[in-house]
Amino acid sequence: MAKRNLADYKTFNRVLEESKIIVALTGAGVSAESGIGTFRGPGGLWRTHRAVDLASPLAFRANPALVWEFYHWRREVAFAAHPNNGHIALAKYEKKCKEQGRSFTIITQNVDGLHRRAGSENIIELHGNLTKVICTKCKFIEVKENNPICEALRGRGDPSQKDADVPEIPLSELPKCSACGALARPYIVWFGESLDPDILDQARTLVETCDLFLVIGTSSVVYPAASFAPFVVERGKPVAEFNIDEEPASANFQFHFPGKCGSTLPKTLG
Ligand code: BJW
Ligand code: ZN
Repeated sequence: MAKRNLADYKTFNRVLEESKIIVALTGAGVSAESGIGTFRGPGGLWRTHRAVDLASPLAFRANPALVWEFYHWRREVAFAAHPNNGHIALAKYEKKCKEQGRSFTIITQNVDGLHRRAGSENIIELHGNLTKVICTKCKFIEVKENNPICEALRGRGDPSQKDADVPEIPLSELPKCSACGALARPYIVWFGESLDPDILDQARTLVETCDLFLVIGTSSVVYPAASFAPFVVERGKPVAEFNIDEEPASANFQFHFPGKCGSTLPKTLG
């Protein structure tokens, strides 16, 4: 591995300007400054549940109404949020690359849509999107941006309430597929589920061909996304991490920019 340059803005700037294919992998940390809680940080709890426990096919099978309440709340938070300086710096840098005939793509694990709202265009959404649903029966995927997504969810999802104090919504009143009328679920990749193979192929092609890889606001513990940066390191290409903390994978990366990415991204890409 190349020598670690940690927060060496000068060397990074030279590497950045020389790179023709740049890929940024983003995670929940990039949206933290927009008020969207991360998964493994203090914001990773909803009522008494860990967010990662509700983001599972098992949880949905056991209690679809509870999981829908959680996602209804997540949708409301995301719809009300605004892109922050980190999202905006990435979108501006993509525009600059386009003008210079270079390629800049975001591979995001986030489902909040904030990169697109900031103006980024080349985005690969690995784990789905909160605006979409997929039918549990016929697998029809559709965009549902109305809020609430169904009447029964109006006013629901308050994270400070206790499950026991909230009457359960009958199955027949939860969101339905527009094609066949069966129960619809959030179009989100949950633990143990496979990612869309075409989307994963697109991401892997970039990981195999990029000449600079940025790892932004992710704990780098969830696969397959967690395997991307180590693969780039193995190819001998530079990886730069932007994170408030050091994560287990950080030691393998050539650059590490500590601090909130709402500050470090404008400073490095601006
Ligand atoms: C800031 C900041 C600021 C804060 N500025 N930084 C190989 C080995 C072991 C296990 C597996 C494996 N392959 C697959 C698995 C199983 C599993 C997995 O990875 N498990 C691990 C946890 C061990 N993976 C899967 O199941 C995936 N499916 C799959 O691979 O299918 C095939 C298969 C299955 C089973 C076995 C083998 C193969 C699917 C993964 C789907 C993940 N889904 C979720 C929830 C849905 C999204 C939603 O509802 O919103 O996606 S989980 C959750 O974690 C979410 C996130 O996208 C994802 C990543 O989290 P992220 O973004 O990194 O957030 P945090 O909170 O962890 O970190 C935030 C970071 O930001 C921190 O570092 C902070 O310091 C930092 N930060 N503020 C800069 N201002
Ligand atoms: Zn259907």
